[in-house]
Amino acid sequence: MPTTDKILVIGSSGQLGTELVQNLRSVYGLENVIASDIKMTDQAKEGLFEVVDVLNAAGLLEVIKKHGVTQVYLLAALLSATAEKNPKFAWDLNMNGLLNVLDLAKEKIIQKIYWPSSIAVFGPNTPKQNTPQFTIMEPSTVYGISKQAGERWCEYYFNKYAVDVRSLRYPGLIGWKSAPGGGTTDYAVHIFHEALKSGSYECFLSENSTLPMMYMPDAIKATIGIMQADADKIKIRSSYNLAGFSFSPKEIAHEIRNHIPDFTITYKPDSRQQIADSWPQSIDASRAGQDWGWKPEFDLAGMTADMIRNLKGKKS
Ligand code: AKB
Repeated sequence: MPTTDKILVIGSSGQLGTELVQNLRSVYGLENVIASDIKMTDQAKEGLFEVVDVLNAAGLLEVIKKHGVTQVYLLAALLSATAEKNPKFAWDLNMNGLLNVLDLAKEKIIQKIYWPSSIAVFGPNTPKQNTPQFTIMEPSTVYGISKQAGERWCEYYFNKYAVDVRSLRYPGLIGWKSAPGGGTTDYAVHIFHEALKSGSYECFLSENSTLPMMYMPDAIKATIGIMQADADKIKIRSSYNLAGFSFSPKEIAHEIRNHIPDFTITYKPDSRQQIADSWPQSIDASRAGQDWGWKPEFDLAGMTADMIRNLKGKKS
């Protein structure tokens, strides 16, 4: 079906961006999806690409006008662990980047925005099991604080300026095509690479640190799904709880052993343990299901089997 949408993905070479761009290009066509990042990447060989610094509002506007962009997926951000190392820059990037893009929609230069939030909006006082959509938040990381403030800005721009902004609170994302960077949930990707490479993994979280996670195909389906849903179905304009499945390092190691029986895991918790301890263990995503039909496909066993099959194929 021909489309009038022109999509700019900002921060396209990260873990989510890499796969999202591939999927958006197959849905909307190569000529309608512009990948962009702070520096040139190999994505430039596969389709349209621009170097964009989201903090440079004038430069961003130039690219938007050049391509007649109608929708922006804003993925550029520092994640939880990296943000703790550079809190002021994390705040600047995560917040002012968002405001620059929201302002473009306020001025009606673009029509629609996707902006990711995270389970990091929740904090140590949040109920940990089946965390409700609306509950105590009080995040204790700079990343979580920036995501919570970002959610407030999104809702504010929707209410005040009718900006069509849509958002999901991602759990940890697991995929085989691209590497994660700077997150607390990254171990759940590293563990597969190490299991296949050396048969063992030293985990930076303790064995019973249960966290909500999601396999990348489900994350992509949810992201494109919320953006394609009719506007009147999007009842929450801060951000939707999103859930796949939850597990601890011990549980995923057990699952990996169903495929690699000799796999061993050891535990050496570092500063990321404190971040993990402040987050929920499972998420109630029922509002996403009710409002715009969200339903995950993968569970821990299905994800593990698919990861191992694909990573083995990638190596050979
Ligand atoms: C992180 O660990 O920082 C991210 C997230 C849960 O938002 N993966």
